[in-house]
Amino acid sequence: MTDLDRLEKNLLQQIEAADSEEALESVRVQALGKKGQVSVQMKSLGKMSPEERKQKGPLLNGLKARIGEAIGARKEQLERAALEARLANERADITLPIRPLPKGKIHPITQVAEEVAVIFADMGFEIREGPDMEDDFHNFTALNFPPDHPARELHDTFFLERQEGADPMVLRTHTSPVQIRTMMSEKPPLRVIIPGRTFRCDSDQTHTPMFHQVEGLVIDKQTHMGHLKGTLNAFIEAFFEVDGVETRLRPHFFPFTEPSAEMDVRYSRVGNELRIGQGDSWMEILGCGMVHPNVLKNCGLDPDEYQGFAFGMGIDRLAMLKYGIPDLRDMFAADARWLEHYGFDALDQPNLATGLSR
Ligand code: 2NL
Repeated sequence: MTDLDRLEKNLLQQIEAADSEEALESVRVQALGKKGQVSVQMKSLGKMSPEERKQKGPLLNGLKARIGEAIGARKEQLERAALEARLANERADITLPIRPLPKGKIHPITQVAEEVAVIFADMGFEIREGPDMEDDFHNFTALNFPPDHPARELHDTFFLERQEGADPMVLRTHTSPVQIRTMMSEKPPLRVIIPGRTFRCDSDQTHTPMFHQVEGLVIDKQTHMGHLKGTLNAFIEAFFEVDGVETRLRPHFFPFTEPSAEMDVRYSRVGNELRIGQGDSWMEILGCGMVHPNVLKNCGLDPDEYQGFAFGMGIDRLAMLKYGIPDLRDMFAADARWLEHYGFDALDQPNLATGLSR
């Protein structure tokens, strides 16, 4: 083995043994730097006889090239290892919060109430809530139901047992009393929706004694029927996720609105499927109208200064329509298999950016 062979073997061992980029750099300086072992050999070529130089020159050039290559390869190895160590070190486990996966399901009524809230929030509405038990004033009188008027009986009211010296109480027959409370305690302009449980003494295929409503209220100085129709059209398009939905307002009667109307939406039935938006049939979807001047007065608002619109709809029926649920009473049967089938995943929160439902 020549001296050069020994030098090469020794340098290659050092390169292999360098365990950091700094250690490798010091091996490189020691071999190829100005005063490095290979460089010193190269310089000695100048003092050699032409014959000796012809023989040693290619050997030395070969050595220099192989050492350079070995250093380059080791450098790449060390860089990759450093990057991998950093990636492993800085890794964030973003799956952490959903282990173990939630097992429960979101009830379709909760899902739809949330969808409705998201759509109206996008139009600038806020949510208000109120008590399930109400007095006669908030549930009926303030809403322009005359005393002993048959409309009160139409509501099949649940009356609570009378308490000594207290106002007679009922289970609210609609969410409207929350609007009364809002108008009495806040200053217009108002844009609110009120989702919640409501109660009527009625039970058959299409009625349960407890059901869910969402009502809306807008009060300002110039609010008119055009705003009402535009707002409700925008809601229906967003909720059913179809463009160009055709609706009509059909005259109706409610004691608390004047004029009053029901809104119908065009639809067709294709086999077992309902197509909302277009078609030859009309389906009633909600009730609405301009808030009656008496209701404004009952809440301390001057009807010559303020006006507005209100609407109400059944959440349970909206859920059945949108998600093809055939029987209302299954909604409240607390059957785990039904909920597994019709329910929604807890992490799929409705929002307008990625879609209301999956
Ligand atoms: C329906 C109809 C409606 C209202 C609710 C309302 C509330 C106040 C004043 C005026 Cl405080 N109106 N609410 C108005 C029109 C219709 O509901 O069919 N609901 C399921």
